[in-house]
Amino acid sequence: HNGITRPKGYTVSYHANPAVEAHHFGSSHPMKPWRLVLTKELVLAYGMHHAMDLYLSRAATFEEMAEFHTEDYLEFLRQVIPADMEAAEQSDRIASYNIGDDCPIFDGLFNYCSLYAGGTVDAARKLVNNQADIAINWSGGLHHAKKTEASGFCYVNDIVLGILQLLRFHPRVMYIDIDVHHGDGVEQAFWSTDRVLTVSFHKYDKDNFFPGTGALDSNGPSHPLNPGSRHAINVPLNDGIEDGDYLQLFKAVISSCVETYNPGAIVLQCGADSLGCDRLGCFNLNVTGHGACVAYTKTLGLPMLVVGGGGYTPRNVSRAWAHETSILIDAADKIDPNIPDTVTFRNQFAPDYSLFPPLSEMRKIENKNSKQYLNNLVATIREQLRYMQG
Ligand code: VJV
Ligand code: CA
Ligand code: ZN
Repeated sequence: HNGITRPKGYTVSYHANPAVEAHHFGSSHPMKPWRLVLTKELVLAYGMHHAMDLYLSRAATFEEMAEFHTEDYLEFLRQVIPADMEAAEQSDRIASYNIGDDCPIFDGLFNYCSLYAGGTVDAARKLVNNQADIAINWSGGLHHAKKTEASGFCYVNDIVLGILQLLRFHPRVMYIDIDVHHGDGVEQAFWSTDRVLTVSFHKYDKDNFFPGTGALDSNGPSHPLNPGSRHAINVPLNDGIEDGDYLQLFKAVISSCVETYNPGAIVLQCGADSLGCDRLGCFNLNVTGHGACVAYTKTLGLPMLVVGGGGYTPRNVSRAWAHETSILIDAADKIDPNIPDTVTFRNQFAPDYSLFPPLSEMRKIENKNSKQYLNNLVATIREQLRYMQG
């Protein structure tokens, strides 16, 4: 094959289960688990599987998911069926658990949730047991789910479950979220502890962009007796940000956070809806720009749990996550930018058949982030970190 070998000096584990990919939210729902099929096709066609330990994700157990979620909520997810959407007896619970257009009930819902959550829990355990230095689960990253509520296409918060595993061993864990949406569920779960620092980059428009939280000055409960005070960092952005500015901002914020907080492990949510041309997004990142954030995070040399997240233009999601897999196994320079002939569904990548089509040229959104706005973000966040230190 094409010379992809194991990375020198460290181990990468890859967690997936084809059963996740088979689930459907509904034909016109933007979340398409099928994007994971395309990702897998690219990873295999490039021969990247030779460079990693591959694990078939098992379903997380009810008890594992109950480390964050309530038993009532999990029991509801376990037993609810699509026909219950019409049944009056279920309507109060359906409403209270926020089931609806964004988070529908579909066939195999509990199986879907427990499989993506199991992948992230397994991945975190590989890191804790020193069996891997980097662990990847592209089916995870569902950052909006709350303790007793579904939200924004997310039902079970696998990231929270993964971080809870890492906290058994690491005194401090840093969470980084490059999905175009605010990582509100993870932020809220660790809102009251100083053992997790959450950092989300996102489009912020309180009234017009989901979920409407994540303002620059939203840093955790300000009560002086609350240890979690100031342990949430938010990087609110406007439409149209481009590769160069995003990467510069990412490096400035993340390097300052790591220097101040000194985490023992990093969890990176790689939501691909921050790419240009995303069906729900509004940024102008290219696959290379998105990947450069992953590459920079890797240079920090810390144990790293890497998960997926959003991403609503499946061909571009799979391009980004395949490219990022190649970065994590240190093989980005061995990957042919022309997508191999052997890829099933290769027609999805027409007309360019490139791993790196110029996304931001095709449907460019005006960049509403001035240099002054971005410089102020960095300066304010550095000030917040000084206060966090106490
Ligand atoms: O903006 C919202 C909430 C509404 C109410 C529900 N309607 C359907 C949409 C507006 C206020 N929800 C967002 C949720 C985004 C979740 C992102 C998840 C992630 O990427 O961060 C992590 C995985 C939203 N934006 C767009 C839609 N919902 C949307 C939902 C649909 C749809 C089209 C757009 C649901 C079903 C169908 N079409 C058929
Ligand atoms: Ca984000
Ligand atoms: Zn998103």
